[in-house]
Amino acid sequence: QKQELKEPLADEVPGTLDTSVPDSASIASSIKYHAEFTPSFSPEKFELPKAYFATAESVRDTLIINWNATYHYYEKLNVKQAYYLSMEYLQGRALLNAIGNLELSGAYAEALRKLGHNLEDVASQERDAALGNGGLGRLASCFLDSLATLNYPAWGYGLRYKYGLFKQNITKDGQEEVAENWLEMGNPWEIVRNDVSYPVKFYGEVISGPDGSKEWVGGENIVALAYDVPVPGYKTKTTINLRLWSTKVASEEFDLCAFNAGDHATAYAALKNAEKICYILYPGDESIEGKTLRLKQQYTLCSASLQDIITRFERRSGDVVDWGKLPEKVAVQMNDTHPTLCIPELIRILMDVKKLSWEEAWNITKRTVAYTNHTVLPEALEKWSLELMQDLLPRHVEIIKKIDEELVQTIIDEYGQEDLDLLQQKLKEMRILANVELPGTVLELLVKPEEDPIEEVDTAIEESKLVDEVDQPEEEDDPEEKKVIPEPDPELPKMVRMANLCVAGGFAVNGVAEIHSEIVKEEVFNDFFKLWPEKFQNKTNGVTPRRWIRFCNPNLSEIITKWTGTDDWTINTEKLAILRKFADNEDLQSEWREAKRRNKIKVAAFLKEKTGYVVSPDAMFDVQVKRIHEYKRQLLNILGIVHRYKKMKEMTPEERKTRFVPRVCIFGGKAFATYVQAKRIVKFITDVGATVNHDPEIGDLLKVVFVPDYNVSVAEVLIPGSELSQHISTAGMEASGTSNMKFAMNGCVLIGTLDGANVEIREEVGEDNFFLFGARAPEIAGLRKERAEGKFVPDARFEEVKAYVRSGVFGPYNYEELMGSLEGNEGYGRADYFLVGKDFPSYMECQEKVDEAYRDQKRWTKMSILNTAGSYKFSSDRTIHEYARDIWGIEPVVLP
Ligand code: HBZ
Repeated sequence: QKQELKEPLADEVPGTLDTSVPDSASIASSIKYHAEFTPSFSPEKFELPKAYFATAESVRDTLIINWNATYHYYEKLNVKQAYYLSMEYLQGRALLNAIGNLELSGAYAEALRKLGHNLEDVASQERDAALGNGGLGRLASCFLDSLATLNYPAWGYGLRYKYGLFKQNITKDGQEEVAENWLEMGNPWEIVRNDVSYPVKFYGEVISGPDGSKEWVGGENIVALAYDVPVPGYKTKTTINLRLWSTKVASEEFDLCAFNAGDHATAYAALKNAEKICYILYPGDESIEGKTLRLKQQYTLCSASLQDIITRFERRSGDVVDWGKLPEKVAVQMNDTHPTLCIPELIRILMDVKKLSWEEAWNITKRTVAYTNHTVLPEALEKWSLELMQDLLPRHVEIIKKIDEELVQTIIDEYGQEDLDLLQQKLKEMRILANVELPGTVLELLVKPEEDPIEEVDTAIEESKLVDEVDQPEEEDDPEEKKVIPEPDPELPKMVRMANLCVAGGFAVNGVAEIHSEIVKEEVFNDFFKLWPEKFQNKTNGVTPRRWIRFCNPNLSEIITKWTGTDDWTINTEKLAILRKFADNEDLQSEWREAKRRNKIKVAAFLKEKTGYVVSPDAMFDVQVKRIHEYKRQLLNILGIVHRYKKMKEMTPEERKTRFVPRVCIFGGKAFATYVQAKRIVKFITDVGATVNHDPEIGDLLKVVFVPDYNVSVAEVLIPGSELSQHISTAGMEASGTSNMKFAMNGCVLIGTLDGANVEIREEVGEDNFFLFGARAPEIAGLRKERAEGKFVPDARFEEVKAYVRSGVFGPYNYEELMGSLEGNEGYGRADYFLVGKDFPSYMECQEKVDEAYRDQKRWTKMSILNTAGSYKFSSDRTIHEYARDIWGIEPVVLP
């Protein structure tokens, strides 16, 4: 790997202002220039890490030119801009994507060859930017790629975590987490903007002025500093911005006196306290714990981003700032509820800093901010302790209370006071503040009688007299009073429901696949849907076809270009549908199979390197990669494999060969560090692998491999080399899924339930080309009830499999917790809440159909082609066009 430089360094300085398309010679000299003059390594050698940094820096030159051009043009035209606020971005590697988008891959490869290196080796030096947990973060990154490609004026805002998602090691005990210090060697893609920083405050108190104005003072003050990551579009000069905030101490907070007195710990405390906000990505996935640090992170993102957006709006407005025009120039999209504090923060800035009235500020906010929901799991709907929030963000709590009060009023207007039980129930379910007394103004209104008060009192006295004579009722027995004024339960905490705040404060609310958006409207937010039907929308997710076909699968891309007759399918994905008419063509079929085989060989080499297991590329590659979660049902998959293995063991060698298609079952994904059951599943899969893979009777007929540290780069290797891909969540629980789209694009056939985007994928690729099984979403509640009542009779095969696992075939680990969770009738987390047992028989039968289809390679190849051909809807370009048109109201702006 060590290479001496073939040519002397820095024989010329690159013309950074030359905007013509660079050729390989100028690229080579630019790389050499950076190797010498943007040094981050010692000068003697030009080894791979240094070659990577110099190459990235040379690409960055071009990106900066385009970034500046884009920025100035938007500034000049003062166009409406969308801002995507997300606590997570899963960018992965940037080098090949950037030069691919700039159409400079060939020139860079040649330049590096001249310098004694190979582009792929250089690119593999890059650390993944893993500032996200899973689908939600990767979606944000795909959106940025599409926004830039389609020339939409938009920016992303996020946090620059020092440690991204943990690195996963697989040991004999299962998953082990290791901190991921991705910035260790520096990050060539970011540009620190030392002149762009904002103060962010926590704690302190609110003081009221004589005119009713409010000021939030004191507390802890830190500074958010901007780091910009240029995001280039494909075949366009447009380069948008991902602005990531890093936190540091405000200089006045550093206690120099303490330092000088030798009390270094006190002096550094403020420094650490500020910096730690951006130390680590919150490792949440569908579960959330109320931690002050996480709330500080969320507020930092919201506060710094909004101050930045507002500063830009004011600057672009010129001399007269018309705040009413903010919604005409700015759309803020909240990626799930994590940036909900945008709502009270925008109001706070408009009222306390810009001196607008409550009505003005609230109206502007309601027209500026929109919300995307990514989950229907009740435990994942974010709630914060009011007490904690009150402490950390006292002014925001005042504002939230005011919004809650308006909402309460709206609910009363909607439901009236005739049916007080109903009203009370709606207030309980819909309010932003849970278990909190009703606002005083509303209380007054609710207890105030409608009739003439004097008459009322008289009758009341009369009545009470009458009653008095018979039997004096106790005061709290007054049914009306009791019903309308539900007292908070002192045993329960007072909470802020972020999703309810988003729905009340957002002008649009969207789900991420058709079925999910229906569940959002009909179940999760049904009351709000009835109140404001016009807010609710669907925006089916998508993925960028550049990263997820063109760059990760060059073998397939070439074939697609050849058979569609154009390479323009990378932008106009509907051209992929042209492949449909050649699905039976033998030439296409054999080229298609050949490409898949080459990709499988790459996967096999990768598996060997990462796990030591040797697998045959002649076997079917069957893959499930995603976060490990009970609802995603990796357990169903592995129990299916165990069943297969058990059957194989019971057969003669001939029998098992005729009955089963050889398979390599590949798993990958991370379990939330404290999610014990998910970690048991990882351990179980690796144990099954250790037994099966070393069983000489089984050989290549079955292999089970757990790929460690699944991330974007690993996905880029695995997806092109997969044949069957599993998306088998309990129906109604996966909001959308996005890897299902990537797999379909790469010619993998899906096995799945009618859940999330599977429903739409199946519609597009055709029923015959999708392996469907399992209960449907509307049946789930009934099935759970049936289970709880002990009426469910499990399939014999399911019982057999559990007994087999318990018999200790897969080692001494105690699987009781895991198997036990699939039994009993005790409620959530037990009693097979995710209905693995219920779906097991139909899953097994479906898997038999998969084997049968695979045996007929012509049929399988046709299915594979039709999956790619039918995947065009799932380009994030389509999704972004829909957001731009239906939510943000922005238009493409093409640079001159
Ligand atoms: O968002 C995922 C959904 O599970 C998936 O179905 C969907 O396709 C995808 C994009 O819309 N949700 C997540 O990835 N959620 C998180 O990662 C998450 C992170 C932090 C949290 C909660 C959830 O506090």
